[in-house]
Amino acid sequence: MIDIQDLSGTWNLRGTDVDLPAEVPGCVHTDLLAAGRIPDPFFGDNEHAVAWVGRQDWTYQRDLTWDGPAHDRIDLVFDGLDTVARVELGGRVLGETRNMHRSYRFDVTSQLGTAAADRDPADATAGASLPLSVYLTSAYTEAARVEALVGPKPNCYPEPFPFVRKMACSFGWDWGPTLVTAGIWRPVRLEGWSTARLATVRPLATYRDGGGDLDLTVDVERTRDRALRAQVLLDGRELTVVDVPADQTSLRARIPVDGIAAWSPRGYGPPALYELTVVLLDGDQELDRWRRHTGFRTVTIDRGADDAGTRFVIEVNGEPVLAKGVNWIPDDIFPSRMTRARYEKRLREAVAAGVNLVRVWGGGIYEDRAFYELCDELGLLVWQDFLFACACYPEDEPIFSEVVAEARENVTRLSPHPSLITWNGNNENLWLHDAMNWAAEPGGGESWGEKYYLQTLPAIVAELDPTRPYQAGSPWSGSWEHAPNSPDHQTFHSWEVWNREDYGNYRDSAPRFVSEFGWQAPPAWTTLRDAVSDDPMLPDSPGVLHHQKAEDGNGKLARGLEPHFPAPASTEAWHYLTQLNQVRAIRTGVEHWRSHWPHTAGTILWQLNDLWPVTSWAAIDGAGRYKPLYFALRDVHADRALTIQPRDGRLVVAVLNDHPEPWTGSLSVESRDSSGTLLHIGAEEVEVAPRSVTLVPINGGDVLVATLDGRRALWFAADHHLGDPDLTVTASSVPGGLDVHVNAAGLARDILLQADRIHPDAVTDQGFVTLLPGESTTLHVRAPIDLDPRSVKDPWVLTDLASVLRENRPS
Ligand code: BMA
Repeated sequence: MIDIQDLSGTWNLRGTDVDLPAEVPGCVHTDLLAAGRIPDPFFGDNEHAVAWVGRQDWTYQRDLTWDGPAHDRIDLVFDGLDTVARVELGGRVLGETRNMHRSYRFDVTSQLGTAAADRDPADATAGASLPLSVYLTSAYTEAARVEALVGPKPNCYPEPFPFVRKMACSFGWDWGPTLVTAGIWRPVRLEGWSTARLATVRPLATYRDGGGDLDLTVDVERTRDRALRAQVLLDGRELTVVDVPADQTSLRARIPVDGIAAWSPRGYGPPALYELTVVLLDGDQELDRWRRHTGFRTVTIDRGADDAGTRFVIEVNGEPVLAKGVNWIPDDIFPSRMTRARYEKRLREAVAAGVNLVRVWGGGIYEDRAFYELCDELGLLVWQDFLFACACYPEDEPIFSEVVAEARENVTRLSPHPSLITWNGNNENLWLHDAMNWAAEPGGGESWGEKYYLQTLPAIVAELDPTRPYQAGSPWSGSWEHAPNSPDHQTFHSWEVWNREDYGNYRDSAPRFVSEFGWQAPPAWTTLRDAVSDDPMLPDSPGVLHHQKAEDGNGKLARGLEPHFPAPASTEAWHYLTQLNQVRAIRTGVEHWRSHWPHTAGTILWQLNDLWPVTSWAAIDGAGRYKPLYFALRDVHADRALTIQPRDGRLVVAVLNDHPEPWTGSLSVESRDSSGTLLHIGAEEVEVAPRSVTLVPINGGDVLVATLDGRRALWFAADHHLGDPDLTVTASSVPGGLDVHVNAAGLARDILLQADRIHPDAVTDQGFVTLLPGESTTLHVRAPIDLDPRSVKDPWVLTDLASVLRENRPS
């Protein structure tokens, strides 16, 4: 068996004028924070005050002794080093690294190999502890060295991330701070082993009717040329035993497996998982054991041509899947702080918002195993970018070999996860090279990354994992024949609308697959308030502006409001109206695109999460609080939903049935005047086939209400002239919260309860709610402590659009 000595825990961190205890796994910033040596980088503009951290060199140290039994080999294994490191043991250089996205294994047998039990107590040197030092050079220094070698490269951002294989967004992004980390960011351990170990296990599991196929490749590292065997078990049942002759270090087995269930994405059946075990045996002696859950499913992406262009339809087990996706950025700017519990919380929140696909965006990381295991369990599809974003990337050494090594390692590492359905070459690099004419800029004409996306990476995926489709980029039209961001061909990023237009323009096109689109809003009030010291806090006061990283972000927010609302006269009104506009924009986009299924085969919202308090496109803010958008996602992603859409010069009710059963019933359509008074009601029977959309033409009106089977859609011809909604609000205490009952005598649009204004940890269960005259709703507010019902009367805790507009006078 392999003996493992975990090296997590307290190390020592040194830098100029710094000598501190350090936590491993971790990073310099979190150690300095814990020691009180830097201020909270998320507060105010402290980001600037801590910028020096990323520009320094650092050393992590501890003493090392092998405490385990005697072995042929003792290896020092780092699951991740961030990033430019020289590792020394007892003054001997074990190796140098320059890639955050790889793991490293160093043979330290000659130094640590004497087993504790075998040590001669008289020999003071045997088994003595040796100092282990990890010298980390600033990523800026390395990037400058590489840039000097390969020349400049065009980039959307001012920082040098294309020159070092490190999480790009730690250099700042249009939603993130520049906090350039260094550290031992993933677990580190000593492994003692003898004869042989399982170096890599690469299972490719696919599904066919009634059964599966397991294509298993195992690489073995040896110290002795002995004939070995590999036993393969599924849920404890032996599938096969494969001989590994003495002169071989690799084996491959293709194993048909009968009587298993398919792994299915959410909404298509259970995500069946099986425990796959590989045991490496020397005679009857177990040398090593590898164990993971895997699932059997077959994935294709239909990228065939049709009259409209080129499709992009994800198919799992032969069934087309409407992608209801979100883009995922690293959930913490210090990713070593992530835990399984945090991943689980966030991914369950995605599920609760009706999401079935998560795209791991290319400016972040290949996530931790826990992330993919949770997606496997939750039936979430994962679209994984290779880590390239928004820049030209050098194809020269020393970057090229790092990219190859990193891609091979991660394609292998993630191969067991059925949730992972596609590898994508990059984020926006092919598009931007074309659209920004980067070829004309220094360093953009050649060696700019195209070779990775069109040759290197697809070849690696084809070799190591032909079961998963590869795409060259997002967006990408399939070839240079069409513009990379063509709405008619494969994937499309819809950014013109947010950047320059009114959100109604989402309706102007029906792209084949929208893999990014988004609309900004500030975070929850408390999140913003806690992040700044501005007094007064204004949309453009310095702290608030520091927490808005997008180019002209506040200008775009303001221009986005103009067609719909008067200019906000207070920060509170700005906050309410911009959050409302975000919801309306995203609803407009998703409902329109869903109504075009399967022509438009999915959407991936930019973005689910944030990694610090910031005005951004996210649905869940950097403190983990829900923006109203979060709740709207649940509605627009519902398997069965209605939406009223303008189509070909008139209105239709689009009946959206993303469900395996037909949806039948009586669709009622009410026409009401602008005060909400009922004028006319009509009904017709509808039958909507499984996984399809039916469009029912209707007549126009000031206010339209379509209802089917408890689902409804509302349509308002205008926002203005809202009368008094005449709300009656009754809050009652319940253990750990309040139930807030709201009754509307008149038409009440966009009632919003901001739970964080009652208590920073309080949450509600609804976003914006619109009530017709006479209707009621109950909002459930939950908090870690009991709440005072009178708090709902506090300013801005519970409000609605008419009240906001009425009070929207300069204060
Ligand atoms: C796209 C993304 C991100 C960016 C977002 C918002 O460019 O891929 O790089 O944060 O839009 O601008």
